[in-house]
Amino acid sequence: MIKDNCSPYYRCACYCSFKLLRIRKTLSLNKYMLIQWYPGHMHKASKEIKQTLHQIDIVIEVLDARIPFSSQNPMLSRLRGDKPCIKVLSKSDLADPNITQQWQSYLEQEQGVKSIAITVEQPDKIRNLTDLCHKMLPEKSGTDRLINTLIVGIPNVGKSTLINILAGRVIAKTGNEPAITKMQQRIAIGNGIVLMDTPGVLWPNVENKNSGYRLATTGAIKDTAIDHEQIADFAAEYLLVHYPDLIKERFNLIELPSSSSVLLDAIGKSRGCLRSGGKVDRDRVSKILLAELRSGMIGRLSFETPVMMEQELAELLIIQAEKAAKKEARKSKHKKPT
Ligand SMILES: Nc1nc2c(ncn2[C@@H]2O[C@H](COP(=O)(O)OP(=O)(O)OP(=O)(O)O)[C@@H](O)[C@H]2O)c(=O)[nH]1
Ligand SMILES: [Mg+2]
Repeated sequence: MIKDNCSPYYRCACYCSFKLLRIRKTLSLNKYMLIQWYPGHMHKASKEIKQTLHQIDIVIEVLDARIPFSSQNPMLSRLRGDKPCIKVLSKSDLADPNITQQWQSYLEQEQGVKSIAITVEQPDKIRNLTDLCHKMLPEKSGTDRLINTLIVGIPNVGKSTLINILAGRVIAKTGNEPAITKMQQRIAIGNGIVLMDTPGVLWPNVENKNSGYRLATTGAIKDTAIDHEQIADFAAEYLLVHYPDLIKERFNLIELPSSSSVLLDAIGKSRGCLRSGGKVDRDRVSKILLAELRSGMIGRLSFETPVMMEQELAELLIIQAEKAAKKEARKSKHKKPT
């Protein structure tokens, strides 16, 4: 029962807790620890992006097609204002094609946003990006004024690879680990377009724990900053529910394991990851699962859908309201009576 004279925060938290009871049946947001990776160079790079934005005509935000929501920079959507934006879903060869389509429609609901799914396997589709820039900026197209674009995105998402394909030569350094690009680089690619390559940035506070785990699962967070066993456990749990057939096929399993732990043990045994005494080496098997998942050997996988993210956002709002209500309650407890 909510008291009539309670604070608005408390009222909101009570209402939200009621909703949360229903939502928690399908989610396990609190099982995992918060993952954070925000080294100094990312702070610097974020500041530079803010400073550069006013010179930019169009923002090209490169998202990982497997996690389009979790790889969106919340700071960027605030700073971008009403500048046109192309949300590029990269590495689409690794993502579930049906879910990628759902994401494209979902993202394009936002005003001024167009979305395109790309992969290095289809360089021609990547080159269409320049036409799209011209289409989205008709006032500049056909004039001798350059179109300035800013390429932003999380680490290791494929920004520099995309630039090299657009430029038709190797200009930007690439590599299969996060934080390869360290500085902004301005590149004129012809056809009236200038690209600004930027270092991959995350944000200081990944509020949704699942998003932190998805970023780590797909390889956006430096390996030395994550606990492989926890990430593999998260990934295994997700794959068992969403891609049971791919898991059975990849690891030659007759029956679907009953839990992530049983799955990791089964993979460990079949791949000979054993310690003395026959115990499975969880660190080794975790690294194998993540490497095979990231390289596409298990199959085309997506780790979030628009519906899933709407639910998680609702849960996050509830958690935030609960926190605010607790803070308010603490404050009023310490307030001296007047
Ligand atoms: N499977 C697949 N891999 C890709 C694709 N695009 C890029 N990659 C790989 O992803 C890795 C990272 O690519 P980069 O272009 O260096 O990524 P980045 O976003 O510039 O990374 P940082 O500079 O570290 O922020 C490289 O190993 C690329 O070969 C793609 O479409 N599909
Ligand atoms: Mg790069």
